[in-house]
Amino acid sequence: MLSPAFPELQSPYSLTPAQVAQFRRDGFIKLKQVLSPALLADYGREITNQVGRLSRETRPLAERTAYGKAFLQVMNLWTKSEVVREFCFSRRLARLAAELMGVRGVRLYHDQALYKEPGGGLTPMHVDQYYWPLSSEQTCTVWVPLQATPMELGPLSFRAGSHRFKFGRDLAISEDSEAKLQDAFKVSNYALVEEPFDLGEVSYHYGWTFHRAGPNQSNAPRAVMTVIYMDADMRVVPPENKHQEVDLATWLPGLKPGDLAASPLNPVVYEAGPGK
Ligand SMILES: O=C(O)CCC(=O)C(=O)O
Repeated sequence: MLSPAFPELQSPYSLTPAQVAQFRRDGFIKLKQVLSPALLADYGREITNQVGRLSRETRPLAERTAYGKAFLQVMNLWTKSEVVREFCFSRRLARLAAELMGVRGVRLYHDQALYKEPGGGLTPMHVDQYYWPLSSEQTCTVWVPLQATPMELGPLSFRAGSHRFKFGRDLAISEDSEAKLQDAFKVSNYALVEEPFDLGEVSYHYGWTFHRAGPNQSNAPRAVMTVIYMDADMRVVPPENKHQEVDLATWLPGLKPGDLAASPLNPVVYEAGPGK
């Protein structure tokens, strides 16, 4: 049942050709006023409840790895809550993903809530597609902060144009990826774009775009919901590392290399067509 209270969740958000070109040049884009404060408050309440219910993290921050300090991570909330499902199946968000990438339709890869706790550490620089056994680069994530996100909360930042940078694509999220990539980017031309997010602003980044986030230096959590999209025609490829083996079993259950990436967990959430 789609919520009639927020038609904006389904209606199109107009992109200009210049914005599409910018996304393909920079590998990311930030878009303002995509979702209203009222919608974010409503859905955010349910997402936060689910994170509280489902997060299995009990260790104090000091006892965690860099990855563990970066955020509480709860995945595929859409399968746990009808309300979150409505959010993750947003045609507005999915259509933006398809139009930015220039594909006919998109499927869900998975969703994840990323809550950076007060005092939580930085998110080390990394690329997402290192983790995914997928056949093309037509993947992207929408990063939706559930509150305004000033610098002290740790907004997502990007290396502009770095989806074409080949170094560091084999690095897992860790202190090592942060250190090696800091060095690599000192001698490259990929500018760091590190800015606050207004309430209602979201970003899209390709699976191969390098990104990070600063620590949460405030007393409040940095609540973020994300949805990962892939081209509706995406195929599974043989896993190249142990993370991809886990991802194949977890997010593409029952599929094998060569298959269309279309398990029951990967519904088409937007498809262009007459009247769509
Ligand atoms: O929210 C964060 O700190 C990191 C997010 C991220 O890496 C992603 O959504 O791909």
